[in-house]
Amino acid sequence: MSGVHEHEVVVIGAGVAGIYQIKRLVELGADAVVLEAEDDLGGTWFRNRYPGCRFDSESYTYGYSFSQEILETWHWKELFSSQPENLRYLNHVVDLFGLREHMRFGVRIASMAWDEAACSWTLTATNGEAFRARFVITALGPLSSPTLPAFEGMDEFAGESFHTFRWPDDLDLTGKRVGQIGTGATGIQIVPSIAPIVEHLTVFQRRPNWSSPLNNRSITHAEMAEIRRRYPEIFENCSTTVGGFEHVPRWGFWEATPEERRALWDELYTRPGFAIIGANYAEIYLDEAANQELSDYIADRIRGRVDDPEVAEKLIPIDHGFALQRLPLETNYFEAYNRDNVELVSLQDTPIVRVTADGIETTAGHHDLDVIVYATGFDAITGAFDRVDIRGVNGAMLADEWAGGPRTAVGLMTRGFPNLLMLAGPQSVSGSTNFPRAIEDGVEWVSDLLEHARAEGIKRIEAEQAAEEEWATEVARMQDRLLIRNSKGWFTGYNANLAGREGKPRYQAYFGGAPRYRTRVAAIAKAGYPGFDLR
Ligand code: NA7
Repeated sequence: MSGVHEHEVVVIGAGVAGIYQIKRLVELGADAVVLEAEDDLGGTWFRNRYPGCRFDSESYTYGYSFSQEILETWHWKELFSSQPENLRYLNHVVDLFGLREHMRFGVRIASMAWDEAACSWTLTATNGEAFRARFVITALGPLSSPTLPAFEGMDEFAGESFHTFRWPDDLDLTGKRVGQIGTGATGIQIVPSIAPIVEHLTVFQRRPNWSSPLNNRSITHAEMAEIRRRYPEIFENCSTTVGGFEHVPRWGFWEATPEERRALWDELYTRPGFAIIGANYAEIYLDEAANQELSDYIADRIRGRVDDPEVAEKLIPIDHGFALQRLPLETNYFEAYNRDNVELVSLQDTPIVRVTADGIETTAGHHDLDVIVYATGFDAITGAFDRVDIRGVNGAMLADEWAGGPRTAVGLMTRGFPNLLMLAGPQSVSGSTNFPRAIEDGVEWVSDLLEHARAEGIKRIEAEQAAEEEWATEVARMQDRLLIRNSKGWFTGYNANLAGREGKPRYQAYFGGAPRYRTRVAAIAKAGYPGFDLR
């Protein structure tokens, strides 16, 4: 084949995972390139530019830990840093190590095929460019494939309408009548950010989500100095907890009195970040009665913040308990509904009939709108894989193989697709934890495996069936013991806009926690990669 770019390793995606992966590959001396579909690096932090977009992880626990130089040169300005700052941070890291020269932008991989004879992958981009590489590492992002609803008339809307993932750069919402569909983590960040500037905001809510205060604030220079001093301790703390945060859970829900539990929750409600779920009683995830008591507590908090009791009740979930779907964190979200220009439309009471040229019609009437924001979520975790035509051994297609749910060996490889290594792949721990903490572990594992392959002259690596079966059992066991098992959120593969994905939960994230996962994959590497066929 002529005009094919040849590399030892292709990394797909220049987000948080791809950036660290290329750093390690450069260190290994590998001939590697990062191919990124977007026009620049940053992944999730490049693409999500909607108002209010920010970390729910403490900034200093989200940043990379691998380089002292980064830790010393970067000042986080807020406890939960905003998207523009996060993008600046990733650019700072890339510039610090001169990684941009190993990246190609605007290259969207459409297909890739395994060539058994050559023991390599051939990748084709939508622009027609072709690449060949012995190893492909996916850093596609668990939330990079946005999904839209399919309402009648969506194309006929005369104003601007878009998914939150593609928020227009030049959009000015001042004085506009805005309709927003969706109240997940994204929608809950947007509402209070735009409510003060729009003329009118109509929030179309199907199932309400639980949410609790982010409690963000700025970080002073003195505090940043203290954070720098504490970095080793911070990352050590994160490495010991299930979610990769500093919040430490406790046991003893039933040993405490109701007053003691309430006192703890009063305190956690005012603490920053995920403390309310991370430092709570572990029983809330396992025991329905424990979860119900906490849910009742949070419901009362919502009632205390929303003036209109009818609106408050509509904002309180009744189909799932607190912390059983990905918990959105909010800043004045509930207070936004106390404004005269914000209206909540419950789609359970009055479903959308159609989108019209000038708004949205529900069974109760027409809402005149200038802009429609679709905050309707993503085809999470497996979506980005399904959107590439990936053909493995004997031409088997990955999307077909995973149609009933993904199967993997420790979330890092899948049988029939040799030399395809997945960072943030399905059934890894990255989807259910503080992402970069798990990603650094994943990158290290993959880099060690490639180093081993280079040292031993190994050309072909494939997951074995027994390893996948063992992992499937572990993934199911860890998910099924938690109340999360019944929830309808992206953690368990629910997506109302995809056929067949509204009902039965899928096993696509690993809920055994980061320490258990890390121990497991480290043991595999130490033992010479049992469960992986290395030739
Ligand atoms: P989510 O959390 O998946 O939320 C999507 C929201 O959109 C949710 O409220 C959905 O309601 C709603 N939705 C989706 N389709 C429809 C239709 N057809 N009609 C009405 N409402 C709809 O996505 P986010 O972008 O908020 O967050 C994704 C992650 O990004 C987040 O967890 C963070 O990790 C970062 P439903 O629940 O289906 O009734």
